[in-house]
This record gives sequence, C-alpha cells and structure tokens, in this order.
Amino acid sequence: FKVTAITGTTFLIDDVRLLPGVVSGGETQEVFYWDAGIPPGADVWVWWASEYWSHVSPSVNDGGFEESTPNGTFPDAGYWHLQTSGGDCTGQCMGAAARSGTAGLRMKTGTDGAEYWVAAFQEYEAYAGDIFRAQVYARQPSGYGWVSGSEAYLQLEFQDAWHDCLGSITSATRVTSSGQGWTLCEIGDTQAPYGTRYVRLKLVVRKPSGSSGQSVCEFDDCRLQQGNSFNGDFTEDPSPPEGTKVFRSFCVYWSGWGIFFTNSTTNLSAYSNGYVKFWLKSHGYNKIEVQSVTAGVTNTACGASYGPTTNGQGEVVWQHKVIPVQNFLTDNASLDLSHIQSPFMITDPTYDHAYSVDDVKWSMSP
Ligand SMILES: [Ca+2]
Ligand SMILES: [Ca+2]
Repeated sequence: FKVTAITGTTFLIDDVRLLPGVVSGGETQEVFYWDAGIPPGADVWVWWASEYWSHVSPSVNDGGFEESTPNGTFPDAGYWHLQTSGGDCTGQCMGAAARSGTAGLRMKTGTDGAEYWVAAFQEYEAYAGDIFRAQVYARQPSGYGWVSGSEAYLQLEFQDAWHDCLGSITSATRVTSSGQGWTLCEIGDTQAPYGTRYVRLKLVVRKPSGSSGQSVCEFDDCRLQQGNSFNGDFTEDPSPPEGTKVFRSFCVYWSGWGIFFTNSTTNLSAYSNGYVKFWLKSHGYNKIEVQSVTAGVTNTACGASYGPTTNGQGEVVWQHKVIPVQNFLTDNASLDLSHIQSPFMITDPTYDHAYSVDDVKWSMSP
C-alpha cells in the first residue's frame, strides 16, 4: 500500500485492508491469525476443562501450614515470606491457630503506632491475561489483642519484572471485630494486567496507622488457583514471530481455541495440495484440527500432533510448523475443503502450562 501526494493536495484515507486470498511475496496464501486480527465474519471460540491449577492449597505448598514446624516461629517450610511495617510485627506457625490439620498462622501487628501492618506472602510467575482466584479462612482469637478499626484480609497483588506493584485486589469479606470466628475471605477470578510477571498472595493484618496496641489474627486453609485463560492480543512475548502480538493460552487439564466462520463457511479447495502453517511455542502437547460443515454435517480432521517445542538446551522456543493439507484429508476423507468452518483449531489435551500461537495461514508454499 503506497500513497504519493503532490504539493497542495488534500486527501483522506480510511479503512485500508489486506484481504485474505492475496498473493504476498509470491506466495498464494490466506492468513487466519496475525497482528491484523482474524478474517471478517470469523470469531475465536475457546473450550476448556472447568478446572483450576492449585499453586497453593491446604495440602500444596504449605497452604495449611502443616509443612512448617508449629513451634511459634514464622513458617519454615520455605513457601511463606514475611513483610511488615517493622518492629515487633510477627507471624507464628502454631497448633493453636489451626482451623484444620495441626497448624495455622497467627499474625500480630506491633504495639507501637508505626508498626501497623503485617503480611505473610507467597509469589508465583504470572503473565498478562492469566486468571487467578484465592481464598483463606481468618479469625480473631478471643482473648488476644484487637485495636478498634483493624482489619484482616486476603490480597492478590500483581507485580512487574522489577517487583513494582501494577495493581491489587483485596477480599470483600474480612475480619473486622474482636472475637470474630473463622471467616472465609475470597477473591474471585481476577485477570493479571499488562506487564505482569508475578502474582503475590498476601495474608494481611492492619490496624489504623498511629494507634497503639496490638491486633492479632489467625489464618489457615489458604488457596491460590489458576484457571484456563486465552489472550489473543498478548503483546509481551520476547520474540514474537510476526509483528508484536501472539495468541497465548494457559491450560489447566485441557483447553483449546479455534478460528470459526460464524455464519458461513469458506472455500479453501484451492489449497488441497497446499499447507497449513503457523508458529507454535508450547510447554505441553497440542493437536491441530480443521473442520468443515456441509449441509449441516460437521467433519473434523486432525492434521498433526506435537510435543513441547523445545530446543537442544531444553528451552521452550518458537517453532514453525507446516502441515500438508492432505494430512487432514487422510485423517478424515469426508472433510470438505470447499466448506471450511474452522481453518485452524488447536487443543492441548493433557497438560498444564502455557502455549502460544502466531501467524496462522493456509499457503501453497511449504
Ligand atoms: Ca492447617
Ligand atoms: Ca503476531
């Protein structure tokens, strides 16, 4: 696309498009996913298991505090870290703080007015678009200090690569009064913002700044879970194969997505001796399918399956994948290339991790 003007000319341009079916660089091709999006009349559909991956649970990574020694010191199993306003703020793993099992966490602010908050936290890798949820039980143990106006709650904080906070969310339900019994503090599905590299799970006790006296709260049965997520505009891949955006998915048990023509089909019969080409970066296992719909009859065909895209050093890297269209016809001879509803479907059937795709096209060149 090129515009040339001469001096004194006024002109306006709008809505310039490169349509599918073009010959680009000598290559006859139709592009179905790239930075410019997907073809008009198509949409991305997704499918996934209704499951969550537990980074932390009562039995995983010391979410129940049973992996640490219940001796009145900070949890020593290595998962929890202490963050405080200083001084005498503490966290103690102990049997008396257990809601279930044999241990829980007792957190205390200092008595000095400046020592007004204390937090125990765990931290995990996270990226823009990842979906997390969390919960913990908290109570105020009768007979122990509680400054009026204090709160105990659960917090999720998203941080960038330098551990600067990008945003946080706290549980709506919290401990706010002396003697309050075990209270479920929850944060529902929350999406990590642009720039995220870490998600931090925090158990917080806070009294009004400057007020003297100690506030004590106990926590147990903590969970941090990650769900299936899809981000078709992920702009933070360090080496995108085409442009700046890639399609990133986080898979729990199984998930997939595809490009579907929503009210029609497209005719790709000219590519019967061509190729389906795309870039893949995957920690897990993926199969590639296409689908035709002819007079209400759906035919799905698998063209290839792949393992993790690792290089010789075991690193997960981008790999260019090329599948002969004939592979799909070998898998299912009833596939009708003249009525393709989905020219690309990718499913991770077995594993839990991220996979990314870019630059999906059908082409006459391998
Ligand atoms: Ca416990
Ligand atoms: Ca791209």
